[in-house]
Amino acid sequence: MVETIRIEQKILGRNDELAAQNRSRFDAAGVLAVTLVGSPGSGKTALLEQTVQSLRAFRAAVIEGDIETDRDAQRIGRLGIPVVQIVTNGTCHLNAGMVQKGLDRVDLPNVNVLFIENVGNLVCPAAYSLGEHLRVVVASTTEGEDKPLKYPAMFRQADAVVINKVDLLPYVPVNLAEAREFVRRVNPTADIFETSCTTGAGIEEFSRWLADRGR
Ligand SMILES: Nc1nc2c(ncn2[C@@H]2O[C@H](COP(=O)(O)OP(=O)(O)OP(=O)(O)O)[C@@H](O)[C@H]2O)c(=O)[nH]1
Ligand SMILES: [Mg+2]
Repeated sequence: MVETIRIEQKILGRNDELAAQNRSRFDAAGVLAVTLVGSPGSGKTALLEQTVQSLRAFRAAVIEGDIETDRDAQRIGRLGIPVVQIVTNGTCHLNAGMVQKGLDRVDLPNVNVLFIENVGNLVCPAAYSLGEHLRVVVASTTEGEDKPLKYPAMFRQADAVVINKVDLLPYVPVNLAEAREFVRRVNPTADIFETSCTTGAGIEEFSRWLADRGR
């Protein structure tokens, strides 16, 4: 048991070193790096599709992380945005080393904002810094209001929490005020957005928040 803890610390220590290297590369190139995390299907790729179109004035690039398939990269690529797909082959999160390999295929000097979509998972990605400047948790109305309380590590690290799929509110028994209150309870400072990627509601506000933090 003690041995296991020691090994984990070693792995995470090495990850932090690589994350610091990634951060140096972002800063040297003047790139704002933004990670999107959240449950499978919460709408991370949908939010990216909307956001990169809303931020046309910015030169965006995307790194996609998935356990299998390049389906998300294909969706982003169809918008004419440079995209790299990382397939983790079963690993439930990206780590800084994977992102470092992906970065070798990104033209950083010609990018203002780099989005990194992590593997859909509300647990594992919380432990691995990728060197990003901002972390955005994408939650959705269909997940229920209690996820910040049940998966606090992920929400605690967030700079912003996006509550997506608000177009489904008439059909889903979820209390949005309570959802916001539960986010606040674990993270009093995160900015909270309510979006619908099908109607476009809230996309402008979220894009403006990102633009204000751009380099
Ligand atoms: N009604 C509704 N559906 C949405 C919204 N956003 C995304 N969806 C749908 O939800 C499903 C999942 O969306 P994705 O963007 O693939 O979700 P994801 O978080 O990227 O999923 P993974 O990458 O597999 O973790 C798709 O069928 C989307 O069309 C929304 O705001 N409203
Ligand atoms: Mg996705």
